[in-house]
Amino acid sequence: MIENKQETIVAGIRASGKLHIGNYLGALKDFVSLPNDKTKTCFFFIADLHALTTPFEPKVLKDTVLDVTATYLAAGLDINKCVFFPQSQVLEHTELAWIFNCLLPLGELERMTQYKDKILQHKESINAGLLTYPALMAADILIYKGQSVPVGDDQVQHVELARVAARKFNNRFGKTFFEPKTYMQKPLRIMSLSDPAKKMSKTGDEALLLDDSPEEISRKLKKAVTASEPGKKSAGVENLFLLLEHFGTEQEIAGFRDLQKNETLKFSELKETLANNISGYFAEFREKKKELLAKPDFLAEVLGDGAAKARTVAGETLLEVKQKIGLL
Ligand code: AQP
Repeated sequence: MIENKQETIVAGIRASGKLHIGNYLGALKDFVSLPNDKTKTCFFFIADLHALTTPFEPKVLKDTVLDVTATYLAAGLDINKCVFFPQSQVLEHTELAWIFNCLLPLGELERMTQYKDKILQHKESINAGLLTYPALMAADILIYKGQSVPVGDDQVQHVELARVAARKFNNRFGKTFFEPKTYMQKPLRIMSLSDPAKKMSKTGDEALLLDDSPEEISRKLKKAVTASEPGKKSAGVENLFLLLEHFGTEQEIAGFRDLQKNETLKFSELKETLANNISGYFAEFREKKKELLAKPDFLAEVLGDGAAKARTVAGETLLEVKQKIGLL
């Protein structure tokens, strides 16, 4: 039985690879903390259907779903305080997505910046799913009558489209959905270490992964693009400072900013501090995740139990939708 609280939160992460620091700071960290707020009912899922929009291998996809499951749990997601499940095991998502596909104007989908980026990135396989992804995302949120969506800055436009879907449906068929808003303390976008003009991404350049060993973290940070002179600001240096804001102490942040002002900042020292802090922050995570990955049956059971709970709510919404649009 899922309690009805004051606010419903819904979000997911694509099972398209191992999660990185951007996924953690932009989304997963909130997924872990939000269920502690007793006024919120939380639904968090693994977006395995969204993973089909970009090139994938069946065996790898299967392993990635388990890997992402272990990542959510090792990061501290409490499955007794939220509903946690794989998107593909709750069929109501795709049924509602089809209804939204028939409601959303094509032009709204075509102007999504992520669609425009992805069709350039995956020129060899531009499938229709890349275009209709936001209709499925609207369904992911609205099937639970979601009100608030914890996402990183890059997903804001998709949440706006979910608002459009809710508004259009409500106007045509009667008030059914809330118009969901993004849940974000501060817009956040962690950039790629090698190309700070692009966001850090699972499928892009080498990202800083939550699984990385201290040696890997240090190696990746050492290679991070900075600036030609110690006092110079650049996108790469600001990206390192952004990471320091999340993984450094106030003293460290102020200290490095002072050095930057005095033009005596040594990038190698900033990188070393970051590497030590990030590896320390995720030390317990790495251990827990290893233990969880050794128990694939347990992970599958967690997903199955979560899906059963999610279906009870999703089924009710779909019934209401079908009645309102004349399918029942
Ligand atoms: N660089 C980032 N900075 C802050 N937040 C980020 N997110 C992703 N990258 C950053 C947030 O992580 C959540 C899950 O994202 P997703 O995997 O569902 O989709 P995505 O945005 O397409 O993520 P990636 O890592 O870039 O994956 P690929 O390479 O597969 O496309 C979202 O809340 C997102 O905002």
